[in-house]
Amino acid sequence: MAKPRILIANRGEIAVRIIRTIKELGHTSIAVYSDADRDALHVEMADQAYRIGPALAAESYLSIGSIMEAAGKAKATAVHPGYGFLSERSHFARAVAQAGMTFIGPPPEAIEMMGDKAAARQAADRVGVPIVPGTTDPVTLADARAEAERIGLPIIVKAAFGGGGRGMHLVRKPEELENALARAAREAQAYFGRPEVFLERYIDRAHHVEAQIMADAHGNVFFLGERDCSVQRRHQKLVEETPSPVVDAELRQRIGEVSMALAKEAGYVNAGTVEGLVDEDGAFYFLEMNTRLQVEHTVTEMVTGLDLVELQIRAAFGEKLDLSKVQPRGHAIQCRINAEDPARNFLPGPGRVTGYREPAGPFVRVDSFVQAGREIPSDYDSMFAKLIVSAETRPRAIKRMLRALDEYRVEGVPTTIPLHRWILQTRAFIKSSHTTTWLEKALRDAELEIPTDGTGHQPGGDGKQPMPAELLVEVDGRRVPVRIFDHRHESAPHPPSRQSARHDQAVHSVVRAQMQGTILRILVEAGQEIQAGDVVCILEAMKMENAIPAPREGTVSELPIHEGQVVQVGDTIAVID
Ligand code: MV4
Repeated sequence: MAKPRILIANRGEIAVRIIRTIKELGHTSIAVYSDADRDALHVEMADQAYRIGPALAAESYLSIGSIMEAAGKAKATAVHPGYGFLSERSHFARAVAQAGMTFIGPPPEAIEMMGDKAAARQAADRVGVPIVPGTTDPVTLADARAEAERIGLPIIVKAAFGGGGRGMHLVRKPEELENALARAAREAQAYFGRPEVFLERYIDRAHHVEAQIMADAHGNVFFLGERDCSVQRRHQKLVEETPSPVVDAELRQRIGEVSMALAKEAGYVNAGTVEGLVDEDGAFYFLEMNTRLQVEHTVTEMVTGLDLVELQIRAAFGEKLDLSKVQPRGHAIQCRINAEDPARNFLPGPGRVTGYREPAGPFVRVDSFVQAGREIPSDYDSMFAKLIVSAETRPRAIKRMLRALDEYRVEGVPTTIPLHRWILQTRAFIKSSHTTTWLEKALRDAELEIPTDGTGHQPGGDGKQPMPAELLVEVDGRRVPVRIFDHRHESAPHPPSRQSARHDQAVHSVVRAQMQGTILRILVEAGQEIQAGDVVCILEAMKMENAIPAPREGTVSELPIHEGQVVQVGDTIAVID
């Protein structure tokens, strides 16, 4: 075979991560970049790089035409989609194959089957994967009531062609059903262009557990252990780990067996993830299958010693894989480091990173696209790094992560690091009693309890004081760090605090624009009753579509906006009473 030339149809830390493996394999790496990424690390690291368009993702990283044009010019022989962007678009997989190139991902038919969440449920059911009680087909308003009675409340309404938690609505009382269906269908249409929705029994207080699958083109499917991703906020995972602290050897074996059966049923090739819930009684329920490499694949790599990107490439090139002897060892945890301010309702804070030092040392890995002086563009996702550690046991991994977070220095942009430090010291996380809804509640909770790390150092602060500024002085030849507790010297982002949580709730009965942008779509009506988290409108800002959620439940009393309107920071979007 001629030396493969692999185009990476992605950016940021995952492009960097894929390029590293391509280099190790001795293949040629080809980067693509938008105008916002001309000076990005992935562009520098690749053997070659091609411009694919302006900063706007729709015209660059999401443009099949632009990327295929670059692939043609570069004489690419294969394309790796990374995650996000085009990674789960069957059209893209087909376009790559039609150009005579190898798509380093699953067959388009498998992407399509799993992209239809109702079809995925049916496939799971056929091969004995436990599914949540619900409807096998999309429901109409007419059948919904009878179906809901059969399933039993609470019920969750989901978009059949959705994903990532968008367009999901909870029904706790029978009279909420009709409204939830209408809202879910409207959001499904707005986001995914398809209005179909289906019903599932809502599983309360569960851990989000997912199985890593790797399949070759010869019918061999392997299970590489599960991950626990229960620490999330608005469907953005913040901390991931493997193994799951709530999965024992017996449950692990069952999850592995059913996940492999589903992958076989789908004719799956490549890395894939079977996502599910483990409820309080330790029962596993299938939710959906993600037909791509995931952000959190790294924790699986840390405990298995495997390079999943290498395996993806080898499987795509038709190699037989044998992973039957793989034995995961120890425990790994990942923190997703975002340029967001946890104290300002996770407001993204893109910009230039003026100072930067990554943690290092034994069993610490950082996948990042940031260096001192480099820019985090405002045009894309705010995740700029993943910090991963492994250790023999979970408690040791937690200690190691805290040590690594403590070493991490990022100046110039806000980060989620103080929040990670806080999460890893909560009793709930330490005891693994946290569920998928835990973090959001904990951030709101007046009873927030912020333990110290035993050194007297309170990384999260106590919610009453500003984060101190730090100075170094020499006193009689001895180096003395000095912390100044003074509002005038606030420098670091605030940790989440009771005050900020309460403050947000009070202020947010008026929903204001946090950034200048254009109202693309409005998803509620004046007078409508809405739930906390319902999407009020979609605001295009910084070239991204931002779903603006309702901060609390209530009635939309004012809605002084129209589609196409340009709003300024602070403008009222809606008032909720
Ligand atoms: C659920 C669920 C509970 N019961 N389905 C979220 C993303 C998508 N992959 C499926 N998700 C869920 N589906 C049933 N039947 C809980 C989640 C869920 C979740 C829901 C609300 C708020 C946060 C969540 C975090 C993880 C999973």
